[in-house]
Amino acid sequence: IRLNQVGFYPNAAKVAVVVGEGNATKFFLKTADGAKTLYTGQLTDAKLTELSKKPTRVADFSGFSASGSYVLEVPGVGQSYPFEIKPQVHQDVAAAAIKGFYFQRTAIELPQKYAGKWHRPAGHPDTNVLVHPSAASAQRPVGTMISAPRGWYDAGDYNKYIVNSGITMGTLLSAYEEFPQFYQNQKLNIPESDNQVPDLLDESLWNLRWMLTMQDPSDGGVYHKLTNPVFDGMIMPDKATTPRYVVQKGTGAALNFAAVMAQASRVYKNFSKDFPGLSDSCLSAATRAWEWAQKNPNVAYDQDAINKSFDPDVTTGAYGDKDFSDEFLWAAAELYTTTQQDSYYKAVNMLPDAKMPLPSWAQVRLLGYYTLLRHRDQKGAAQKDLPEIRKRLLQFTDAMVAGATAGAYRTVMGRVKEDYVWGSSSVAANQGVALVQAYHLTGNKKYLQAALSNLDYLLGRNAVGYSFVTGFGEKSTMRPHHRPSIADDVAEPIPGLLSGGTNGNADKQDKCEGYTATSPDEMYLDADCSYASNEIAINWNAPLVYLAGALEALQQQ
Ligand code: 9MR
Repeated sequence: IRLNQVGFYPNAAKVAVVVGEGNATKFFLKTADGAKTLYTGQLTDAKLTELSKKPTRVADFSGFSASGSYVLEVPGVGQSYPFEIKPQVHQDVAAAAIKGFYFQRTAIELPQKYAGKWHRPAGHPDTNVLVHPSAASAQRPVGTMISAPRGWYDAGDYNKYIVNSGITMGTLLSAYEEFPQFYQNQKLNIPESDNQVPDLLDESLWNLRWMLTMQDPSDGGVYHKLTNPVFDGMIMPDKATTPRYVVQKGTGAALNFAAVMAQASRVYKNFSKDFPGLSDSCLSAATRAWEWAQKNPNVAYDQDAINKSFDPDVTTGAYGDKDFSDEFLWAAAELYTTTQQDSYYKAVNMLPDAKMPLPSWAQVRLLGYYTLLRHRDQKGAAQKDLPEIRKRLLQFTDAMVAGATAGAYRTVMGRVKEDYVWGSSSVAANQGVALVQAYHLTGNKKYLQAALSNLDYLLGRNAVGYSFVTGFGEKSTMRPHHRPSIADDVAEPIPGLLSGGTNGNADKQDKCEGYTATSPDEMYLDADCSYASNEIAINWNAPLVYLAGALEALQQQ
């Protein structure tokens, strides 16, 4: 019985999916101890799942709304995992997803007071980072050391990548811009919780300050990443002490950086008493990176080519995007919105084609559109395009709503094999983010319901029956490819982290042993060797933060 193992809002849809053959026609909602039946419902007729062709029947108990702890029982099948019905049922998930970033902090000890049983010494101070030969310049020749502390570990590995920080920061800062009141009131028990700044922004600042150090002051270019030459073993951060490098400046890094800094300048301006000068520094960093990208519009990060010319070889994550049209668009949208200067908007073709590509680290067009739509009252050059962008976004999200209604699992996510990429959980979460935008534009609750269906997916209503958020749900990810979670001596993984999830090619990519499934919707292994289906990453956690936070903020409506 597959369902959101955390639970349901009293007034929202409540759906479980029963997998497999069976004769039962009824299901029973019972108290958590199984003693008392409170609601009886009719299972739907069996329907085959789109990809694995398994029979499924749906138990819809949306009509039941009393708060409490429950299980669902289907005769001949058994009982579901326990779950709750109550207001604010995803409040803890929404908070833990941000706290997950705290646990990814480099360069600082995580004491018990904030980290509980996952406390650990500081790792990777990054105060003595070498300039890799691929990044050397007259001002910073080979052998130069720079200081680039703070930031978050990207994922299960210990490196820091500007491109992936781009979409991550953009998503987190957008969550704040959309729901400032909600975040103002949220407390996460992080070292900065006592100041007047929302914890989401305090946490994001940890990475923002690192990003600022990645700009070469002599020309405004931005290093692609800060990394060891090779991935560390599965050891704790403080035990991983090999030399670190900043590697080649590139267009993708410069534009991701420019977009984030422009947005940050706008967002942190409201907190200039707490962070004097920060907003201005961000804007000047953004404009310098933008100018660098104008002069260097096509410097792709090509790790193989770099390794042919320079030593040492670097074999860590590449994030090697080659098409920068969407990065130009996003950076232009942020710079235009922050400075209100039409010249940024006009510098880029903002409607290159009618596509609405779902955001990922390599594709950030919609981040630009979201920002333009969020600031739709702003006068300026974007006004003429906004009706078209709005129309396209709604076409895109209407298709998602239709998909959710039609699918065996009644989620937007997961009816087509293309959804099951490396990091598919972020596909589900980013679909949810798009749907929340559609709700903002229209006030139509069908979009929120569809967004919630994807949070249900992430928390258990999916073809493998796992909650992909560590620490949430009785059957949730326990052995993520995440070095601290594996190397520490705590049985439970660090909480609030989103596993990349089901990946139709995982068996070929990580070659971890133990895959038995062959259908793309079932290719998931809760094992730490399965980095292609069970790693965690900041760019996956960020849309989870957004989706869970947005649904919490909007649940009363
Ligand atoms: O998220 C990335 C995914 O889209 C790629 O297919 C994959 C292989 O290149 O890399 C993923 O990103 C990883 C990065 O390269 C290094 N840190 C961990 C990231 C998540 O697995």
